[in-house]
Amino acid sequence: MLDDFHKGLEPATTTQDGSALRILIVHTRWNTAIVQGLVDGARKTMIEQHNVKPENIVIESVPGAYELPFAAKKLLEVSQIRAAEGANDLIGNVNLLDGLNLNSPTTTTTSAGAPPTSAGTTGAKGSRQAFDAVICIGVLIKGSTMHFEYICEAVSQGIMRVGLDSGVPVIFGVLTCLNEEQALSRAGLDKAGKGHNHGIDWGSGAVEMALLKNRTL
Ligand code: DLZ
Repeated sequence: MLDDFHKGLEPATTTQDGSALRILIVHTRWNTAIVQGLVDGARKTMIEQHNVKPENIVIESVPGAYELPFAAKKLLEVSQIRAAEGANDLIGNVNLLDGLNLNSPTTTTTSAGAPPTSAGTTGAKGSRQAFDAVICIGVLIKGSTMHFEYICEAVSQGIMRVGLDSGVPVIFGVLTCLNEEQALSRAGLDKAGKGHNHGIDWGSGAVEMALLKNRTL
């Protein structure tokens, strides 16, 4: 019985082909060493296990976890407008700071682009494809005040809201830890090497949910 027990994400039973997907990762610049490991894990998994093209993964950063929902919403809206305009660079001059320097050169700013006028839609005739999923990545570590509780609550609710309101899956890649050791272990960076990098699960989850979003009747 215990032999069958799988802690964490059970892999999907069918192939999850992400070769046609475009994914946005937004990460924080708090606790960057841990965040870096999580972003790397998500990115590598999407590329190596799900065939997502490196140039179709855009990575942007925000100051802290509290800013993740706003940035995800803004960049999703911009990507939908720019895709409807036929632009290849989905975020244009709205590029945020790329703190971890993981973006492929083809995903950096290439043109000023028109200012957004309305929320675009994907799939319009002649349009390109906007982001199919977003992964919000951050690490919250509890301090001695109530700040942690407020931010955790706001971020989890905010990320859920962006996903439901936009119709584009937004993965909750935020570790909410009581101390740094817990965070290191959940990024696979603990000294004992017994941890698990949750970024791997978030990468697979993003592909699976993006394919679900794109599924037709
Ligand atoms: C203020 C704050 C604190 C105390 N801790 C963290 C943290 O552990 N992880 C994180 O991503 N951000 C933290 N922040 C910053 C907030 O998320 C936010 O950036 C600021 O409150 C400004 O809105």
